[in-house]
Amino acid sequence: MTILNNLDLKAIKMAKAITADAVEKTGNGHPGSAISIAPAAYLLYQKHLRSNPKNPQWDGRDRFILSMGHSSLTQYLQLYLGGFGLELDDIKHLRTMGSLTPGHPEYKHTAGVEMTTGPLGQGLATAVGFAYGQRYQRGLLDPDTPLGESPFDYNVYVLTGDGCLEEGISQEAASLAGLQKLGNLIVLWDNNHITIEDNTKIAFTENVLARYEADGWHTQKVDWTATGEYNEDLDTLNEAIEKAKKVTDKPSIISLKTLIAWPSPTKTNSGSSHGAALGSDEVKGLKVNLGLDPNKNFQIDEQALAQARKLITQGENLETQWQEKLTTWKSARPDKVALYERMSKRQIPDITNILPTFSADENIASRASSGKVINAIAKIMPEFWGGSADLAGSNNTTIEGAKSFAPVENATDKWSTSPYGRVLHFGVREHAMAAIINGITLTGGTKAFGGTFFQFADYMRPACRLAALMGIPSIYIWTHDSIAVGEDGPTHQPVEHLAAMRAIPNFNVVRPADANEVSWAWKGILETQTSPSGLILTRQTIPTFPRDNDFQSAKGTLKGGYILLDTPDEPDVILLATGSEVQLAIKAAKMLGENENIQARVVSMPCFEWFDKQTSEYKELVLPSNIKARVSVEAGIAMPWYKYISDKGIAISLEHFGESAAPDQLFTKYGITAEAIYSAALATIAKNKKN
Ligand SMILES: Cc1ncc(C[n+]2csc(CCOP(=O)(O)OP(=O)(O)O)c2C)c(N)n1
Ligand SMILES: [Mg+2]
Repeated sequence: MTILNNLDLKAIKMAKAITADAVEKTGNGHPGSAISIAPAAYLLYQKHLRSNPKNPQWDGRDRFILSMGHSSLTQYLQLYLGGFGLELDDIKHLRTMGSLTPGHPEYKHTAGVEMTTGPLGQGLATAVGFAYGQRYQRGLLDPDTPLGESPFDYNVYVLTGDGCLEEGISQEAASLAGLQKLGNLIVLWDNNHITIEDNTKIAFTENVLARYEADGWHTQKVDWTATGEYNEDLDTLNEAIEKAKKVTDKPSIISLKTLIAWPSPTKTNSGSSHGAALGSDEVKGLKVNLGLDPNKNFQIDEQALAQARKLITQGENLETQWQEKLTTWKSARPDKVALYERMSKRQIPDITNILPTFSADENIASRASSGKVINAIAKIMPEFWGGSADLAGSNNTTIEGAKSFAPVENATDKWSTSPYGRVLHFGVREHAMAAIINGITLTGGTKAFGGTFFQFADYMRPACRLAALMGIPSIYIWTHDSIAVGEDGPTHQPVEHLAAMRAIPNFNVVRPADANEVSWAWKGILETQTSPSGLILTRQTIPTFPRDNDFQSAKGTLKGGYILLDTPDEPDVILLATGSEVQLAIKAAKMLGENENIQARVVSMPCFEWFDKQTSEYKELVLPSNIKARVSVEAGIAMPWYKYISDKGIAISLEHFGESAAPDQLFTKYGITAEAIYSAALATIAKNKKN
């Protein structure tokens, strides 16, 4: 072994034994692959990953993503050995309440963790987004510097297991990564042929590397099982990683054939080591095989630890050198410094003055007004970019006049391309799109959005949930938001989707009612720092409200819910609605006034989550608690509305799938009409009088 010395090898043995000890102490966890992949992880962290343990958020660092999140000990041990802030005591508290070492690595929780992983496949797909984000940022700041020499160049390393490669999302993302020639993406596959149900022969037999080659990846094989005796040959692995780093026009995957849990005496190469404590005899046997004292737990060799912690000085030096590079860049490109600082701090400029305003005679689908707002923002925010999963024309997500993000040779009659282009084309790959948007959001400070039909939010949901869990401001654009899709029929008509997305904690569902609400919604979304947002937009034309004396300012959108149309006196009834149904509520309110002398307040509720965060005074102002006569109106299931209307109110909703027909016919047939709201208002008023 030349790449690592004897102390390094001791550190690896410690990592293996401590991994087994930690799972044993807690009584549960995933020791198997964390034991067998520890040497590779050590090699990556110590010899390749450019990081500064004392400043893990340093902009110039390489990114490391543990896609096989169940193997969290893999990362925790390296963060401990490398001196990133975890100590042995943290490892001892694995998976216990309040510890820095939860079951799966969590973003913003443990220093050095770039993203939350655990749902298999997400890490690998998100890593592709990291590489997208790096490339776009480089293009904004330093496109002309040769590859590898810019302060904005870094590598993205991924450690993946079999499970991630079985998941569909990783294939979607791999296909895009190959097309994009993401040369700074290096994936190490712990090819141990074991998942929970043991040997993968039962469920995973394709030639994975051939698949990746077909996707345009650079592939390599390292096999530690090749000779009769298992050999953790780190020199060969090191050479493969070096080679992968030199391939700058293709993403790389290295298949590393390992035996799970090696060298535990009876559980090596067995699914039984994947997700349960090995048992004390087995752990003792493991230690004997490692040449360690079988009777000592959490053994530390101080010299080996000191060797590993040399990473701290090394990291400080790396960052110092990088800072010098950055300073040189800053003096060469003073025009770009402000943009860099803004991205680095994840700030956005004030966009209030450039937000388009729409006049009342301009009736326009909210997807179309959103397209206008996107283009207005794009003019002052070069770091704002995005696209669609093959529905650009329908989603209105294209930044006009901008090049598409793709290699020059991928240009088509319709799209001109540049590796630093601004318009994203995900193909029909919604799940990878959502993960890639997350990756872009996590790295580099650019702001990206991705669009599709709202119906297909279902195809994105796991990544959207992960964004919410991580508390990152990913932006998803969902158009064609209701049965108003019409003739395409029930497969394309969202019904439960608003409720389903609202059900995700820390996820903002924003459904503006007209073009001016769309403008403010975009401002609210861009200024959100710790939650993802879904912007829900209509396919069909909707009116732009006059915003005169009667209609209050669309700025109320920022509060999530506001009085759009009020009554001279205390209202008899409150009509709450979102999006395209707000116009029906307004119509009903007018009819109630004219025919019944009933005063109906109309509250537009573009974002429940924003509204719920307002002061209780404000909420009381909009929805006075003494007015229980309320009607909610939304072309979707009523479930989320009851917290606002209670059992005293009535929901105008859609509780079943739609059908293929003209939109107006559907709204009439399903009773989502001004007349239905009118009747419901009378009914709720009567109901509350009786009470
Ligand atoms: C999307 C998803 N489905 C299922 C699981 C449950 N799960 C956790 S690990 C695992 C098997 C993973 O196998 P592999 O990646 O080969 O890991 P190894 O057993 O080699 O550690 C499964 C099914 C999950 N975490 N995420
Ligand atoms: Mg495996």
